[in-house]
This record gives sequence, structure tokens and C-alpha cells, in this order.
Amino acid sequence: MTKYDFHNVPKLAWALIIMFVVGSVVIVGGLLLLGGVELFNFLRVPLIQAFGLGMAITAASFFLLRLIWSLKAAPMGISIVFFIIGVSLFVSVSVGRLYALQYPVYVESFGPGFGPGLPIKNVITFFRHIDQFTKVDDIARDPNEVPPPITVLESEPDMNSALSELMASGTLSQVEPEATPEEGGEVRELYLETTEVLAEIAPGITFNYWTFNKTVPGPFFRIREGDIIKVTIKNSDSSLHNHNVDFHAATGPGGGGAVSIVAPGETKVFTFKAMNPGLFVYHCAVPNMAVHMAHGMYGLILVEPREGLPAVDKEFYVMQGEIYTTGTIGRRGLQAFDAKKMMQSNPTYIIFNGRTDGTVGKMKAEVGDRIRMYVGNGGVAHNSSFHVVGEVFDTVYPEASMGGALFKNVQTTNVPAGGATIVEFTVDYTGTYVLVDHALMRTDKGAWGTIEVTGQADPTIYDGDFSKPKNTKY
Ligand SMILES: [Cu+2]
Repeated sequence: MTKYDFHNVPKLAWALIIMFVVGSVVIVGGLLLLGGVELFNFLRVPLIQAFGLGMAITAASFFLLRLIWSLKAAPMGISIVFFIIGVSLFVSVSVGRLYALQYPVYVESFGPGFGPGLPIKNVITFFRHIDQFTKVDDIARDPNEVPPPITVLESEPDMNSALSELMASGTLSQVEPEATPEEGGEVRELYLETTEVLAEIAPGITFNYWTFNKTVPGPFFRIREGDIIKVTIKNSDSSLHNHNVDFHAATGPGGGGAVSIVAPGETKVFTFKAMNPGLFVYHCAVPNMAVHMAHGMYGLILVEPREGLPAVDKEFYVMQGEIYTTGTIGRRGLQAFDAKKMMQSNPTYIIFNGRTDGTVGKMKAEVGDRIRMYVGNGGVAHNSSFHVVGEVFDTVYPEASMGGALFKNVQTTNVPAGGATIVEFTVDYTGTYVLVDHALMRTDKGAWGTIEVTGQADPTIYDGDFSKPKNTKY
């Protein structure tokens, strides 16, 4: 009997079991050394999976080695080795390396900045310092957190007829927005702190969010056309990445992005003039831009027109976003960012206000209230088909445009990635109204919320039997 006699079944089995146990101990010990018990807890689910895979590979090795040995002839053994090499070459040749192994080390891309793969040293630093990250109990920005109006418009102008008249008179091209910004416009100070935190996408499912002011979306800013905006941006000491802010409301290279790149611990101040009214997205634009946005770095800024917007009873702030995780939807534990899924525009979660149920149960109104919703879309891949089930938008500011034609009586409106819309409607009937991205499978990924309307039911508007069917079928 030689040293390598695979006919000695117990000996082979013991050798493989010892390799498996030693491998497991090395992995567990390494993780404990790297990030302690906290890291171990976060990685519990993938560790169970890896343990299972290790068992399967050990058993398969046993089977394969026994098979090769029992064939006795060397050419038979060599043919099996050739088979394995051949299959490996076939699956790897399309991208020059095994596709499955691209993440997280390297994902090939051709954008203006770095590729979407996270730098490996940042991944290691993240795991080493995981216990030092701020834990946010609720990442969702409250949709009620909308500052009060600066100016309120007395009566709504009929912009549709005004525009039609201008078009009919042929003088439209002469109608230009005021070129000189308002003299004596106020200087308004905005403060942004970029922080990288741990918070839940859904109960038990944790993600390393990158945020403005520790919520997703970031704060809702309200300024006025003609204002000078002074922005202070601080990158938290605990951040692992540079961040900045690009205001779509700003005019100039990078929309502020070129003058606001801050390293961890750094603070910068810049100013811009609010030259155009409208509802605008702001977001982090440090390369890789899509990666920063897909971690939660977006929000809305409303530039009120000089004359203000019409008065309403309730204003809400909702922003759609996408989260790309290596785990499939519903998988518990700490979720790693998946650059490959992002490149394929395949978000694991599509959410309103940062997480699943981010707005559910938070927006309340009374029958007769006029509601205005400021709706943004951080993307990064998909436009939103924004719709409120059981309501018609009386007025839509299409793509959040101001000063042009308004849309009337709209069912579903488009919110482009990196864009916004404003919808207004009066709630005439009591009950719960569900807001959705009407590409409806996205509700399953989290893209829905509710507005609860209390008050008297008016049977002249809506009437019928609200009870559930006796034998519910699916
Ligand atoms: Cu950033």
C-alpha cells in the first residue's frame, strides 16, 4: 500500500475531512481576527452557505479521486483532467477570466471615472472597522419633512392657455426667462454631511448605505428663484470614500460637484445662484457616480418660482431609488453591493425613501385636503411610472418643470432617473391610497407607499361592498 493509495477509503475520507475542518477553522479564525464577533454575525448567512459548499466539495472530491483511481489507466484519469480544464476555458474565455470571479475585485467598465467595483482595500477596511460604523435605526427620510413655503402664490395662473396664446401669436421665441438674477435675493445656507452607515433595507437585511445627513433620500431643501445658495458639505471622519454634491439646480461645471469633493474629515463651502425655478435632484457625483447613488446619495431641492406655488394643505416628499445586493431579494444579513447587477440594470430592491416600507403609514390627510407630492427618482437604472391607486392627479408639473404648460388629469406620470415630478390632487374619499411605480413587479421589490385619508365617506363619489370575498382565492 503506497502513501497515495486511494483504495484505502477510510484514509482518503479522513484526509479530506481534516482538510475541510482545517479550512473551516482558518476561515472562521481569519474573520474573527479581521472584524471580530460583529463581522462574524453579519456574515452568518454566507458562512452557512460556504460551509454547505465546503461539505459538497469535500464529498465530490472523495467521489472524483476514487473514480480516477478506480479507472486504473492513466489516459482515463488524464481525460477527466482535460474535461475540467476545457469547461473552465469555455466559461472564462468570453471576458478573459471567470465571470463569476469578477466581483468584487474587478468589473470591466468604460465610464468617465473609476469602474463600479469597490476598491479591495476599502472592502477590507470596511470589514476591519465594521463595529465602528454608525448604525441608523431607520434610514427612511420622513415624507412629511418638507419645509414651509417661502412664498405662496395667491391664484394659480392658467399656464396652458397662456402658452397656447404665445404659440398662436408667434412670439414664443421672444419670451425668455429673466436673464439677470433677482437683486437682493436671499443668501440661504444648506448643510450636508456625507456619512457611510449601516441600516436595514428590510427587517434583518442590512446594507452599508452612503447618505446625505444619515437618511435616504437626503434632506428636502426649499429655496427661491434668485437666491444665492451657500452650501457647506462635510465628509464624516468615519467615511471610507470621497464624496461631493451635484445640484441639478446649479449652473456650472458639475453643478457644484467640481468644487465640493471632500475627503473623509474634510469640509468645503461653495455658492451657486438659483437661476431656474423647479424641483431638482441633488446627488453625489464622485466616480463611480452610479455606485455612490446606488448606495443612497440623492435628494431633492425645490427652487420656488419668485411668485411662489399655490397653497395646498399637505406636502409630501417621496424619492425612488434602487439597491443592488449580491444576495437575492429577501436574503437576510449584511448585503454586499453588487456592481454586476448594477451594470445589468437589475436592482434587487426598488424603494421609496431608502428602504422597504419607507413611506408606508407615514403620510396622512383629511378628506378635502389638497395634496402636493414632490417625487424624485435617484435611479440609477430605471425611470419611474409614478401612480397613486384610486386617485387622478389634477395637476402635474411634468418632469417638475415650472413656468411652462401644466398637465391636467393625469393617471401615471414619468419620473426619469435623475429627475423629478410634482403632482397635486385633492383627496375626496376616505381610505388608504397606495402609491406605486406602475411597472408593477417593482412593488414586489419595495416600490410602494401609502397615504391614509380620514374623514366622511361620500357615497356619491364611490360606493359598494368593501367586505372581502368569503373564500379568498389567489
Ligand atoms: Cu459619494
